[in-house]
Amino acid sequence: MPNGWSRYHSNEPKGIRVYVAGARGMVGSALGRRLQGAGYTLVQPAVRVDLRDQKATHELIEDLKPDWVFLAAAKVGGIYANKTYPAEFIYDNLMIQSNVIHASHQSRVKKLLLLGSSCIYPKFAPQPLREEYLLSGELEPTNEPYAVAKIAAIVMARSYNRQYGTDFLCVMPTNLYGPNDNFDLQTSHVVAALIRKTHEAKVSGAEFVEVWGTGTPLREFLHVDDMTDACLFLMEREETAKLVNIGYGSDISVRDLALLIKDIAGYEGEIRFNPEMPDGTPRKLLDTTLLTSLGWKPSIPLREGLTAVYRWYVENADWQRR
Ligand code: GFB
Repeated sequence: MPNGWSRYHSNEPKGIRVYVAGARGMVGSALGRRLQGAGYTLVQPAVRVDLRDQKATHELIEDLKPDWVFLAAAKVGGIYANKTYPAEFIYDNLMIQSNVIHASHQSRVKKLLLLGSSCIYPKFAPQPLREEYLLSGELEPTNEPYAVAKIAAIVMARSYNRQYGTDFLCVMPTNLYGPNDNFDLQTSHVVAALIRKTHEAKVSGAEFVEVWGTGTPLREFLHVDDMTDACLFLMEREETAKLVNIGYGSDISVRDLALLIKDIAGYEGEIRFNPEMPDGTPRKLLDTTLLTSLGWKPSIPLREGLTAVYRWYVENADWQRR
């Protein structure tokens, strides 16, 4: 697996207790690996706690006594999942984030990092998307409930910082991919879906792979190990901005992504588009001037990252499909 682990962090024990909310997901599990590799002490519950439950969340955080919290727990999914389960996307996320943020404040957590998403920015905002475009226009309808929940989390973190003097940081990652992603064809994001579809088409000798929409939308993709590297880089700084974009720096059309995955997989069939399925937002490239000016840049080229995740999927495909 490609990574740039030792670039910024030593693995000396730090004596800092860290709770990763959502440690089982793609982002949470990558954060756990990274934090442990860098010498942090992970404190996680022995049994799964429903973070939508206020009392349970407060008891958990009081009990774990973390110094830092990474809020990676969320109801997430691709364009179809967002469109199909809008109530769950807003309810689950509002509950999880409110409980974790408030409990962290009450338990005097020293630092909290909250993960947002590039879909918080207005659908037709100028590109690349700068942090100050937040709340400057209408959202993309396919993910409005999710985006509104994430915007509420940012405003909540800012309000706590202002009123209570907390140190809550919000990062806005671009579209992510990596090991432990969700490969379910209905609810996944595009990279996981196309890796699975292409691999299955290759194995079964299918004539074509179906790609949703027109193939023209542009998306920016960042490997989750780069994202966790940026998160830790920001958390370890004494002084930092409270809202920071984390991106790869360039984007690619869905069509070219499908062709790239086809090439990586060695699949010889066709790519066919299904314009009945939604395209979503036409483009959402993040402006990463702020993060790069602080001294961080990604280290995993797209082709290299996709190749590693394709291999990971092939090795783990059996249990992924169960
Ligand atoms: O990754 P994705 O589901 O999310 O879709 P969004 C990106 C683009 O890939 C869309 C196209 O234009 C899809 O139509 N696409 C093509 C596919 N084939 C497929 C496929 O088989 N599966 C999927 N899922 N897409 C989500 C938001 O937006 O991105 C969330 O809904 C969040 O709120 C997340 O922000 C990062 O980039 O469109």
